[in-house]
Amino acid sequence: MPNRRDFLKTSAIASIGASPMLAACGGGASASQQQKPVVVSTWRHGMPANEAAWEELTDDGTALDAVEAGVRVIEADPETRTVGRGGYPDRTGVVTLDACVMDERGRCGSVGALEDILHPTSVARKVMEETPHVMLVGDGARDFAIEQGFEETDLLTEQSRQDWQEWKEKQEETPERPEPNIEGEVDEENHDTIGMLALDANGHLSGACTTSGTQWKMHGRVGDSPLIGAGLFVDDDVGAACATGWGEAVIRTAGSHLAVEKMRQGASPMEACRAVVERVSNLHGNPEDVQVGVLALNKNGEIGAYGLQSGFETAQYTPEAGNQLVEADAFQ
Ligand code: SD4
Repeated sequence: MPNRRDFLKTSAIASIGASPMLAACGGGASASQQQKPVVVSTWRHGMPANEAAWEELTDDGTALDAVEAGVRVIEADPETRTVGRGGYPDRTGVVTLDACVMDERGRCGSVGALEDILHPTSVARKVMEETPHVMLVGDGARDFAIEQGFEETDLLTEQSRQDWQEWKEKQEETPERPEPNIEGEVDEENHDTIGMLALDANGHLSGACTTSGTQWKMHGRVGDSPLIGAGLFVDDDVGAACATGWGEAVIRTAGSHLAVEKMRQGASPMEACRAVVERVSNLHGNPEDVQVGVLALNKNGEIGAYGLQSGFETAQYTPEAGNQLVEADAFQ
């Protein structure tokens, strides 16, 4: 098991896809140039997801189609323990999923504490497209999904069931009462949500964010990931942002909305992400066991990523070179 420091050195990765033409021009777009299409996503889960999104983007897909296609890859992967099927259950042994989408018209859809459905992001998109609401939770979200033709799926894999069983047995021997609003143990296996942002060939932005939430959370807990403005925010005039890590801290700072508003005021994506991390740090004083990572993409196709702890990294994806890790800035 890696220690927290080592883990943080390798945990926060954003994957970036840039157009081959601009990469050939030397990379990086000035404020007047628009680099597109672009797809960025958090952490290492972004790597296969980016490829699926990139295919959509280069096949005339919209940014919304791209982010949905991208994160679905991770939702379906039972080896990813923090998103979709195979995700860690809550303390009652039930896997509950949170997800949202937001598009270039400011339309958004979201599901919280959704059980038994493999692709919460697609359900969130249906909430956006088929209902007058933004968010459905719990049984209501599941009933809606089934009504929309989603099949019921057992999200608890044998591995997750065994891990939960072990955790429960330990709890019976030495019960641990988590401190209010403090994230449970975070390690390589318990991190992290995938947030994905895309700018399509028409210059429009969309985003998606999906997670099984924090390991052994209370039943009914909903994190930042499905909350528009916290886990994700998109404004087609300005940019888009998403967040990962300790959801309660992201909610308290309306992290993604804050990042987009900073960009509106003229901040670069990196400066905008840093502003969110500073806000979290001001509230919590950088405790070792708190991690928050913010990723932003502006209208020009420029990206920025910033972590609370040192070692926050990004990965660059280009069709020629695939995904490549790139060191990003961090607060400490
Ligand atoms: C949550 N932000 O539910 C998500 C999960 C995560 O590290 O990213 N955990 O709080």
